[in-house]
Amino acid sequence: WGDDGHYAVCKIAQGYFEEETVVAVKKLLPESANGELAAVCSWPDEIKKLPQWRWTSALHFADTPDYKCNYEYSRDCPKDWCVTGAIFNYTNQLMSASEISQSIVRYNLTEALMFLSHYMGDIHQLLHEGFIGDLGGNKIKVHWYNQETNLHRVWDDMIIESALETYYNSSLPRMIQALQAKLKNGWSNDVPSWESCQLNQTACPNPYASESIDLACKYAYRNATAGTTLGDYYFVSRLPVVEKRLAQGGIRLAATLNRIYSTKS
Ligand code: DCM
Ligand code: DCM
Ligand code: DCM
Ligand code: ZN
Ligand code: ZN
Repeated sequence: WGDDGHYAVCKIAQGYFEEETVVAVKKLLPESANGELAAVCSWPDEIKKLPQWRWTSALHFADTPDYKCNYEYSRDCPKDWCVTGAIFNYTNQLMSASEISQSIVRYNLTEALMFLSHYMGDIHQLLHEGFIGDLGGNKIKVHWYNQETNLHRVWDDMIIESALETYYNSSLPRMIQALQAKLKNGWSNDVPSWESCQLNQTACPNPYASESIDLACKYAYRNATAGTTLGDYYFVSRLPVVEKRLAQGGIRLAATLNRIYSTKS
């Protein structure tokens, strides 16, 4: 996602934090965040091109084989070096430090929190599990209305930008409020299943990656080959998918952090 998508995911997550999570997150946030996780959720994108952070740039996605439309950890996350592996890794770092017995903290936990929060957003962007051959849609040049762009950017930014202009008076807070309302109404019965993880697991990103590439084949790549002009039909039919993925990302980030910081055994 672009900045707006990451902000929305983290803002939604904040509303589902349990008490212990609120306290733990507040302790780790940098001053610049002003107590808001959402304020720092784009940080991994800001730093990924700097020489000392270049190693993180492949952790934003897990590309999958062309036209397979499925995801497998062992095949698509070699040496754990992908968004799924990164979510496991930063969850483990935050877990090991949250255990009281652990007196030596070996990691920068502020960075770990910001990476986990960002990557939990990215894994829900369908084209972050897109095909290797087109770099998750980056190589597919399309027009978004009359603007030249690529299919990846349509899903990172353009659908959200057009939604803000068309439905939310260009206000991101209003769009977030609408998603929060859907979580309380239309999606309320789905939320428990979104939150749940296999027995004893703290993070479970593999199913999220599988969902993303499945939906990418059904919605993102469909009718969007190179040179296509995407307009009203594509926008109106894909926006519900984007909105649901932002909401799921927020719910699952909160659920994961709640499991990390829960004192219940
Ligand atoms: N894992 C791994 N290699 C795999 C699958 C998983 O290293 N092929 C790791 C990542 C997690 C843990 O195992 O830390 C649990 O993964 P899973 O959810 O796949 O059981
Ligand atoms: N990206 C991806 N798969 C790739 C390469 C990049 O999903 N193989 C994503 C990461 C960014 C966007 O595409 O969200 C643009 O990448 P970059 O900023 O590295 O050009
Ligand atoms: N959708 C999705 N994930 C699914 C199934 C559907 O994101 N597993 C998309 C298709 C719909 C939108 O989300 O356009 C809303 O779906 P629903 O009304 O089933 O919640
Ligand atoms: Zn992206
Ligand atoms: Zn990213």
